[in-house]
Amino acid sequence: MSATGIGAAVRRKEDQRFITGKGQYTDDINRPGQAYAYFLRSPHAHATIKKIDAKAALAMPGVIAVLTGDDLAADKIGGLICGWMIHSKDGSPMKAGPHPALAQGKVRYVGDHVAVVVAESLAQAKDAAEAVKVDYAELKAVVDPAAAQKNGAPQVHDVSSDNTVYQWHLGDKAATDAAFKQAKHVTRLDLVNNRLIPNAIEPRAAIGEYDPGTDAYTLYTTSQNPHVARLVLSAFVGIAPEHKLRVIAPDVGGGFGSKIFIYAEETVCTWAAKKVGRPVKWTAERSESFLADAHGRDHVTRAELALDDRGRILGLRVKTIANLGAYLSTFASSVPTYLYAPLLSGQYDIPAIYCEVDGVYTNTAPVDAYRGAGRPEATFVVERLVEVAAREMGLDPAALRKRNYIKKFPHQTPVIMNYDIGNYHASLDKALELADYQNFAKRKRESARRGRLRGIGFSSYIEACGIAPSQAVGSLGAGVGLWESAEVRVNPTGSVEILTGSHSHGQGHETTFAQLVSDRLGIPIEHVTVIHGDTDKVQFGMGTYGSRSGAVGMAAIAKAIDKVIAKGKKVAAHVLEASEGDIEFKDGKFTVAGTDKALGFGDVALQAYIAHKFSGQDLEPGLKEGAFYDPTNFTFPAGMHICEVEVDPQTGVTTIERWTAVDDFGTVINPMIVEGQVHGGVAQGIGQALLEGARYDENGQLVTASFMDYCMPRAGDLPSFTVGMTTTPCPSNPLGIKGCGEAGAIAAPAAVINAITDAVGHEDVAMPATPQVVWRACQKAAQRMAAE
Ligand code: MCN
Repeated sequence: MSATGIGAAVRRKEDQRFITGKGQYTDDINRPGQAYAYFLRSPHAHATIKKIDAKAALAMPGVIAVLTGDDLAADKIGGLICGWMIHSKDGSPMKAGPHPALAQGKVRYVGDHVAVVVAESLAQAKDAAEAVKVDYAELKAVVDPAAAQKNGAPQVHDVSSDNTVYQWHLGDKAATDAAFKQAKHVTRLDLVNNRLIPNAIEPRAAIGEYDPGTDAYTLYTTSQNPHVARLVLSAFVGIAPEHKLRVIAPDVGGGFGSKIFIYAEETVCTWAAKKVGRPVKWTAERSESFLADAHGRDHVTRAELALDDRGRILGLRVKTIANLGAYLSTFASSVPTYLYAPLLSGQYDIPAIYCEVDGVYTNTAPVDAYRGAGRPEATFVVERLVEVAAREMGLDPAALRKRNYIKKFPHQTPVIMNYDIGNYHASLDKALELADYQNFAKRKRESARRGRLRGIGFSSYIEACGIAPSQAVGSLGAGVGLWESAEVRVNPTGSVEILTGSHSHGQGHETTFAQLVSDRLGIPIEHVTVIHGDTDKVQFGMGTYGSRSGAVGMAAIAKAIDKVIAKGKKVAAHVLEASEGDIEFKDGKFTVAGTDKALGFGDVALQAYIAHKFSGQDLEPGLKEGAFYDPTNFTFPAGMHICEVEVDPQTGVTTIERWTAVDDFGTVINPMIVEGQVHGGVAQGIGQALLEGARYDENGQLVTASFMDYCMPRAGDLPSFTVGMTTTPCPSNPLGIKGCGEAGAIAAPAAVINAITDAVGHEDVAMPATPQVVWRACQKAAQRMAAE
């Protein structure tokens, strides 16, 4: 292994820029003559708009325009769409209501976009927004999805009388029912997967610009996938041909899924730029982010696990109601269905699984993908069930897991997924050792001496990432394929520019992608630059989400590098006057096999550009190659996370004492970056388990609309993590990589809640397990003991 190649813990190249304040985020960009947008948002969760009177606002200083849904309609700007069609079990298509970028006739959640004020300054736009008079007729709101499905509930969209968007199912109902009939033990749980609000450090922002000279638009935006944004936005805004819209996603300060979607604000800024003849800039305030960034999770689930008398799992039955919010966000329909149910097999050999999911509209912010997207929810269901089953049956939770782990690969689950490779026993054994499981009882006794309750919780997670093989998503009804593109441009001096369709917004691609190039071409990492996030520079790409950039994006780069090496061999053969078949490439050198005749990579690059040498040869000058890579399967990272907690039964305060993570990410490019990804993911998972939870009151007001009420994890809430690895290289991509970007967030919530419930001796601990929730569980456990 070279000091900067694959497997080296190289420090992130991009961090110098970021930590010295030299990054360039959307809000750092200012365009000549730019005006500022401020969105007037609905204060009501549900109301019809009788009239909007902008006269007074328009007369205020600096105001350029006040635009509403009527203006959008007049310009024939279509609504935002949800890109994945889901069919109900009766075969009917999902019921998708309209999603205009500015409300048309009705508002459906607090924060819904009513009008945009464009002014010379942001302060003027804000002041004028207060002067826009909106005459609302308030309607009753519904925020709870189960209540929304009941007769007489307020109707969010005309298209669905009971607010149900779809009633979807997966798996074999008859086989699962039969498994439950045979069962000697059934574990039943009612679970809530709490709604989360994504809180990337950089809020969303957009600048729309229109150049009448070229009739072309530019949008600077905080996007995880600028090319998809261009494709979709050009269609929404009616920009044709598509490339008349350039989308630039410069440095982006975190996304965690929330910046994948096409939002109203980007659409409006792009459209308004031409309308007002000025660049239009918008940057979200944190309070707007709370209200209107797509939220995550929000499931209510009844889950049942059937086991035989020896603890062999026979079947799994799950019914989930997923709150989709007031509109279908870009990928909303697929998250609680295809990103959730196919992972319900976990790491276990479960013969029969049946899952039903109702997707439901409510008067709340749209819900879409958030780090893990569907897979944390699935892991929570499976890992809570397995843990509770072990407790109910008096079995060791680690032993019960081992008994049921899948041992042979490839393994076809009953719910779509074909797991290619894994070694779950190895992760478990290593985790038990690192967590010093054998001395847990001793530590528990020691805690008890101090009046504290100690508990341990396991989470054997699996995820499907590397999203996604076109063949797989195509067959799941997405109607699109997902792959990645790369271009490797070799300059005459042998330095390399990588153009990638992946987008880095915290994941360190400028480093890991350069490591791959350095490793394969034998050039210093400093000679490699990674270019991404600009649709005028990179031809097309699918962006970053679903932990795909390593497995899919880097595989595309590797493919293009192979082409560069093949072309380099031709050039070297010509220059060295040897036959192409005799040229070998190793450690940055093209050598005539069995001789000392050799050319360095830089020499070959230079020769490739000295075109006259090739005149009359069947060889084009230059050294630049591109590739598209479509994986053959998802990657299936998996691992074991063990959480150890101490609970103070007097106050309900939980302290995480130890965290052990053993993950299998296949071949690891940069262990330091991968560990960082695990730390970040676990921190988010702990946040969900202990602290975070979006709450709406019965009128649809978000009562957790600021950091005062919505608690994010801070350093003091987190333990020092012990991270270990096992390795089974992924056979579905040439680099053997499995994604690592979501693992921690997927594994962590179940591990925490399993640990707390173990400590307090009661299963009724909902997320977020605040001191109040945990204290109540302690009381219930004490009452039960007193009664026994
Ligand atoms: N990597 C590696 N070896 C592996 C796998 C990955 O060295 N076996 C490296 C990759 O080269 C990359 C990083 O680890 O530098 C993450 O790779 P990957 O797992 O492929 O994930 P993506 O790059 O596709 O990033 C997406 C993933 C997701 S889905 C969310 S959500 C998330 C996450 O990344 N959002 C993040 N991590 C985040 N980290 C930050 N700082 N900010 C976010 O918004």
